[in-house]
Amino acid sequence: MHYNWLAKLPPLPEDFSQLDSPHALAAWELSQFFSEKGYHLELIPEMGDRFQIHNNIISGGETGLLYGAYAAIRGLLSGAPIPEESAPCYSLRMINCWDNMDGTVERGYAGRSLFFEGDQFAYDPARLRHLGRMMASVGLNVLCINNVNVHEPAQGLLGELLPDLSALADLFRPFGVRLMVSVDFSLPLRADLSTADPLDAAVQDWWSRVAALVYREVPDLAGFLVKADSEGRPGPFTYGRSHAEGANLLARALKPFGGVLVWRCFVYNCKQDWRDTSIDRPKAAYETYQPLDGQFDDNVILQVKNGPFDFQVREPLSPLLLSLEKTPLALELQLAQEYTGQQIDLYAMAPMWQEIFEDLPTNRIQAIAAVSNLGRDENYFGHPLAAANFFGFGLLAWNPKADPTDMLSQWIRLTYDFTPQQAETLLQSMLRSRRIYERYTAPLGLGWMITPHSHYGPNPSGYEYDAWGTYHRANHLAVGIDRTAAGTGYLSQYPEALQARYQDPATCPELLLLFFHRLPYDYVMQDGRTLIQRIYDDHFLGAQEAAELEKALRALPFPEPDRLVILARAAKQTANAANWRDVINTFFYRLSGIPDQKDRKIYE
Ligand code: GCW
Repeated sequence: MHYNWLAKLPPLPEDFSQLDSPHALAAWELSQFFSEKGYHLELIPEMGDRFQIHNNIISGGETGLLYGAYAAIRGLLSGAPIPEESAPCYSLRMINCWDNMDGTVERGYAGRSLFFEGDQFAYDPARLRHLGRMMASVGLNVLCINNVNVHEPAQGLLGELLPDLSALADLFRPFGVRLMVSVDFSLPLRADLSTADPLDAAVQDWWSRVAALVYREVPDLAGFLVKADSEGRPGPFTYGRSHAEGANLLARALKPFGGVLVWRCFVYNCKQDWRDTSIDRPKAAYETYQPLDGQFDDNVILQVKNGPFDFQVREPLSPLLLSLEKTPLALELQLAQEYTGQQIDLYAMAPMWQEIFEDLPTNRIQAIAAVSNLGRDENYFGHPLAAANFFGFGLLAWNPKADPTDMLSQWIRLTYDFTPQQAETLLQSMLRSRRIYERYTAPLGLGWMITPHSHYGPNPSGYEYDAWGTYHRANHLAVGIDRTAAGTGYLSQYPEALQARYQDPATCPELLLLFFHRLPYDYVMQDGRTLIQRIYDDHFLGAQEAAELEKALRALPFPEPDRLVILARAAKQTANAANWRDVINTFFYRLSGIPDQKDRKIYE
């Protein structure tokens, strides 16, 4: 038994032959709950994902009926209001799995792949149906099953593995979930073409033929996802072509079948010389893609990570998301807690998403994606409470203005039978968790003081003399990078209002201070503390709060097996936080020579 927000629903039937459409599934789900005073379903195909609920009639498109059914059930079980009508903000609400066919998951913290093992498809259909149900219950509708770093034999997904892909698509179809695959830009070379040049006629023809084959097997494939010219992946730069030329090549092959081409914008120089201060990694995506605005075909979607670096605890919004006018955009979030505690440390993401959408008008993007935090662990998420991030992401993708408190309390009520007071304790713990993690890790927007490669635990200079463009440049006097016009000029990529907000250290939000500015340790913060004192204080406080969090979790009556897992992870988090505190404080004390005003223990 594993608890998540579907814990109070009856198990899905083993024989799924009757539940062959979202409409049929919606009827079955409702019949489990509302046998007496049932809902009637009224299929109105053109309503698509939308639904209305009036006088016990749910009307909607094929998938709208399913979303309406789950909204009614969630309302019944959690007390959340059941909407009279509802439509998703984005039509593509995607989960991107970074699963490899050998069974490993890149940046996966919940066990091995749910889809693959031993270089083949290998899955438990019941487990995947439960995944489909989890997705549908919160309105998610696209699942990209393989890593954007495409490793053999995943290249075969568009070839010899198509029958397996087709079987998997069949499995997810009743849940309204369409598959997507990550594709290697150099795939034509594998088929013995001499080039993958996007302007080469033979290459274009080859991709068109491949798309036709793929769509014959999986007619509703959502499309392809591509990581190109990024961290060693092949791409159009090899042929001196732009990313518009590269993306359009694939988009044109997909076009006749209604597929979209999702092209990631995670492009930067990962072979930088740390001595070279003329390059500033956060500038890279904007510099690559902004000049191409208007050159992409209409079924290309550019997928942009929320921040200009890479899913750090705190980053400003990527300026690329605010600057493209003519190109559809997808926001990419990361549910996998790569830099944020690896599903050991508690880290509820909803408050962070709320901040993102404070700066990002919802209509600037056309789609939303999140890197999966799923795996083969019994509870799918490693940490039972990490399920709330997957659940919340679905609600966010449906309505980016969804309130973090509402999302999390709905999740808690669906998952555990707690008293209102216990539920409140858990809610507050979750709501605080991100700021707590932020306090004990790299200070004030700096990021990257994490152990290289594994990305868990502190190592303040682990990425400092490396090639990844991730520098804090701390010395005995100052820390941070000046990204204003006087420095790297990154700030000029923003609209004026944001430039004004970040420009001056005196008014820049303090949690981003060292992202935008280089400041001396005796710089005086808004509340009168010095920068160095603020760093010490945050780290002492963060570690103390992590210990308090553990205490609060210990007092809650989580059912087994959740309790065991949650408490074991909370203990690890407390130790991790203490380690971060000591390493970061010692690092800055040794550099600055400035003692803690409160005379707490900092190591020499
Ligand atoms: O942060 C980096 C991760 C890589 C990942 C990459 C990306 C899939 O460390 O593991 O590769 O981001 O987003 O492409």
